Order: sequence, then structure tokens, then C-alpha cells
Amino acid sequence: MSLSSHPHTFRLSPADYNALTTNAAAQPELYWEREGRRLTWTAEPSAAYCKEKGWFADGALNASVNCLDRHLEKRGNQNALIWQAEDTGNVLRLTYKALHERVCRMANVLRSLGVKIGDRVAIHLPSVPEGPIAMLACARIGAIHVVLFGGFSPEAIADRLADSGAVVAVTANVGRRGAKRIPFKTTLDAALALHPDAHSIRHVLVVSVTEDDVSMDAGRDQWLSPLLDAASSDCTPQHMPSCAPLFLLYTSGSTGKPKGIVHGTGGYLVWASYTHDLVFDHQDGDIFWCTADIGWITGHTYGVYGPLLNGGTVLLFEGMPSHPSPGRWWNVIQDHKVTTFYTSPTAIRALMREGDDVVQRYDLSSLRVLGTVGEPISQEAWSWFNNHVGGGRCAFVDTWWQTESGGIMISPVPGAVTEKPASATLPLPGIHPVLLDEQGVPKAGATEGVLCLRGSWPGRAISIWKDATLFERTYLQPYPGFYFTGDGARRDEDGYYWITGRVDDVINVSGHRIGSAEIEDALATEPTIAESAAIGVPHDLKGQGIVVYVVPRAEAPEDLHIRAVKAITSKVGRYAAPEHIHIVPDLPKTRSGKNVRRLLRKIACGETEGFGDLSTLANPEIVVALVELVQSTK
Ligand code: 6R9
Repeated sequence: MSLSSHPHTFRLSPADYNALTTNAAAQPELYWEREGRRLTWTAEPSAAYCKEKGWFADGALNASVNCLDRHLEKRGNQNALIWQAEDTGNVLRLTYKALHERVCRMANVLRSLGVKIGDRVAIHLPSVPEGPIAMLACARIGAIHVVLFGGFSPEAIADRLADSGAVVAVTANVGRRGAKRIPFKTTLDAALALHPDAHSIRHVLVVSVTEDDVSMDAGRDQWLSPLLDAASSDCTPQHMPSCAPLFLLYTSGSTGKPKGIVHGTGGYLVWASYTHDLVFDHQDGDIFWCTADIGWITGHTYGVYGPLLNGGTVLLFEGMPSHPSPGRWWNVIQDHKVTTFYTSPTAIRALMREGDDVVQRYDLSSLRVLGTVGEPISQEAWSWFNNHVGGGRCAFVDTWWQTESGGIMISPVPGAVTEKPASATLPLPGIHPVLLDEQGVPKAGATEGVLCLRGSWPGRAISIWKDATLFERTYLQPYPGFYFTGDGARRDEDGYYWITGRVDDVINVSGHRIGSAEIEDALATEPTIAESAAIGVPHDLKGQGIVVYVVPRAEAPEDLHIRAVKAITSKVGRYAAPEHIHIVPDLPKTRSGKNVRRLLRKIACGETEGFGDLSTLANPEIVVALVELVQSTK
């Protein structure tokens, strides 16, 4: 696709973009100092970066002031947040003034419950305005928000509550998924009851999304709405040091326990503002719709912080893509005149299946920029989205980044970078990817390797909660001198990047990161299971699906399949349910006792030969047995 086929005017020309890239590389300190001025500081930082102290280290600011207060004069009556509820006729429009007022009330409620600077507040909510409001309210008083994805099981929530030490939890009576009701409060209650001594939750605030009643613990639980009504709408913001944590967000890696990724304030906000502005070609009047749940980093950076920092309008949709009928999402775009639509390849694959005629019924001419994130997108899905949703008129940004990076790292910039279908294209100005060989040596030119990053960038996570050495071990030590992303990539002759997927034991199911070890740890809690291995295999809809090999302790009980699924869904969540469970007598192991996942992956994909040299295995004979077993289940 050539740039000239875009009828839209984008802010940056290729020449502007080249100038940014050159400046960022030549004078990084100056470049980031200038980008730092995107924010309003109560203490101006004297330098952009210091290796020891971090980004904008001696600056101070408040995140909610940057998202709200400073826009009040110019944009007070402009919509900051449009909430489209599950029911079609139900829309709530909050201007910057109104959102500011609600955030202040919420912040006062939290303060009145004794939440102090640095305290953690857990947010476990469906897609309702109270999510972003609670996040910004925490930011206003210097508390650290910890958003917990709605799909987590009580066990998964309990672990994160214990690790974060959150003192208040904000939840909802129920969430709505189409006609279904998701029991948010009941799930949180179950989490709190699981290990009552391990968590520090003193108060639970409950949003009433529907009329549904839920049980309330008299000393602990309160309905949020009357507290907000009674609270003052005046709330002095807390000035925070730039490197003070703004939030924790749990994500999976190759170790069993999910890690609480810590993001700071100044650097993260600069990154959210910079990337949202550049990658989505932000313009006045844009309606920005990011379909990601706020429980994921995408929902944080582009569902809340980025667009609000830049004075934009965020659309938040409570419902599902196909309820009450296929085409609901297109209906939302049409009704709200969405200009910028950011979603996942998984969603696109599902929407493609509904047929082209569904999309064609809607007027999607408001769209200017389309984006995807979370997993590699196929050329087929890219083209479908570009042609049928974007009408071939829009810029398409396939954005590569991670929870740890805070915001987008590799992506086209509309109007400035020529797209290639299914490539994340080029690093943003100021970002320096490298592809390393197995020895950790950078490879030049068109090549493939482990994707690492040279140097730091403002959005980089500052630590892992309570475990700074784990941060070093996970990201900085594997390839000394570089930041290790966990992904592999190919670079073509034009210098474009094509992400090939994780090189560690992380499985990406519909854009959700799940560690093999997380699943194996869950299976280890089932007493009839001696050992297990979880791997990812290609899946038409989800990108990757999970396949589990289970070795029973003695004679396998008849319901072993059910027990295995239950162990996984109760420890991790329903989103981690496996596609297949193979009950096997043993797993292929190296002589040092490590499972050979490469073989397990091939066998699960139906391969019957080409396994290479098996003589280094401790038990080579098991390979044939597993092949036969897997083949017989087809
Ligand atoms: C933002 C987010 C990060 C992992 C990442 C990679 C995969 C993300 C991608 C992509 C190919 C893209 N990923 N964007 N793969 N193309 N455009 O998704 O964060 O949940 O932490 O996942 O997702 O494997 O390492 P997170």
C-alpha cells in the first residue's frame, strides 16, 4: 500500500518523521527533555534521564491533573469520556468538567477511607466509567492502582491482592456480557475468603451496574454511589515524584508467579502522551476507541491515560462485539463517529467470520486510523480489516509493545511510514531495537533473532513489585547491555520488523499472556497429577491455544480431564482453559531432567517425524509413544 492512497491528511510528513528520528538518535537528552514538556510539572525535571535515578527523576507532578485539570479551561465542555452501555439506548457523556468532578469525589471517598500516598487500591470492574474514574482518583491522591482483569479466578485475584497488599477494593455487583451476568462481587468475596490472612483489604466499594442485589459484609462493604454523592467535589491533588509508582499491573512471564509490573509516573505519562499522539495521529475532535479491557496495559495506556493526556475523547464500550446481533461494534463506530479504532487480531478474526455483508451495513466513514495490538496479525486479517472496515482509506498501525514497555514501541506512524501488511514496521523515534543471535551478539541487516532494545525509554517499567532483582534477572541480565523483550523478530531489507512471537515459555491466547509455568503450577495442585507440561499451538481464532500434557500419579482417575481443567480455570481463570489435554505416561526429558517443549509442541501440532536428534534425551522412546497417543486422539 502506498501513502498516496490515504485521502486523509495526517500531521506528520515522512520528512517530519525523519527529522524526529534523527534528532532522537543524535541528541536523546534534548529530545526527551522536549517531550517531557508535554506534561505539566509542579517541579520541572532538570534532566530527562539518569541511569541510576530514572526518567525525569527530580520532577514532580500529578497524573490526574495532567489528564484533567489542565484541560478544564480550554476543554471543560468537551467530552472526555463517552460510555456506551450494553443496552443500546444507554449512553453517558462526561465532559472534562464532569469527569474531573467525579474523579475528585472518588478521590475524596478513598481519602475518607484512610487511603494514603503509596497505598494500593485494587480495581476489579467491568467496562464502566467507574474504572477510569477510580484509576484517576488513585492517581489524584498518590495511591497506586492495581487493576485486576474481570476474567481472573478467585485464586488469581487472591494472589494479586496478597502480593500487592491492596487496602481497598473497588468492584461491581455484576458485569454484563450480553444477556449473561458476571458475578464480580461474588468472585471478589470468594477471593477474600480464600486466604483471609494473606490480604489487607479493609474496605470494598461496590458499583451498582444493574439492580441486582449482592451480599454485603456490614463492616467491610459499601455501595459506592451514595458515598460519591456525599463526597466533596473539591480535591487537592497530591504532587508526586516523577518516579513514584503510578500503578502495578500483573503480567505473566516464564516463571510461574505473575509479576507485578511497576510503572512510574512522569516517564510513563510522557510515553503514553507521546505514543498516542504520534501513532494515532491525534487531532482535535477525535473519538478514540480502544476495545481492550482496562485490566490490560492497552486499556491503561490507550483506554485512559494517552488520550486524556492529549485532551482527546475516549469511548468506553461495556458490551461485546456481537450482542445483541453481529455488527454491534460497527454500530458503535457509526453511532459515535469513532475516528480511531484500536483492537486486537483475535477480535478481527472473529468479526471476519461473521461475513463481509455485516460490516457493509454500517457507515464507517468517520474512521481515520485503525490499529491492532497484542499478537501477530496475519496478512489476511490485516487486509480484511483495512479494506472492509477501513474502506482502504485509513492508516493502519500494527503496534508492537508490552506491559513492561508502557506504550507502543514499534509501529507505523500515519502519513509518515509506508505500511506493509502484517508488519509492525519501524521503531518509533527514540527506540532502538536490536536482533541478537544466541550468543547475544547483534546481527546486522536483513535477519532474524531475539528482539532486544538498546538503552532506555521513558515508558519503561521501573521495577517488579517487591522484587527489583527479579526485574534485573528477567529483562536486563539475559542479554547484558540490552533489554530483553521475550519476543523474536525478523528484519527485512527495508529495516522493517516482523514479530515472530515469544521465544520464552509464554503462551499468547487471544492476546492474553499466560506462562506455561503458571498452568503447570496450577496442575500441580491436583493430587492425581504427577507432572505436566503446557505449550501453545496455532489456533484459528485465538492465535494460540493451550495444549496440556498430563502424567497421572498412578492409575489415572476417570475424570482426570475434568480435574485438570478445573485446576487450571480455578487457579488462573477461564481464559486459560486448554484446547486439548493429553494424558501420557511420561514427558520427553533432557538428561538434566528438563521437559523438551520443542518436541511437545511438534507432537501436539500433529507432526510425526522430523524431530531431529533424540539421542540426547534421557528417554527417547517416549517420543514415539506420544506421537501415537496424540495421533489416536485426532
Ligand atoms: C500491549 C500488549 C505483550 C506481548 C509481546 C508480544 C505480543 C504485542 C504485538 C505482539 C506481534 C504485535 N504482541 N503486540 N506480537 N505483533 N503488534 O499486548 O502487552 O499483554 O504485555 O503482551 O504480546 O509477544 O511480547 P502484553
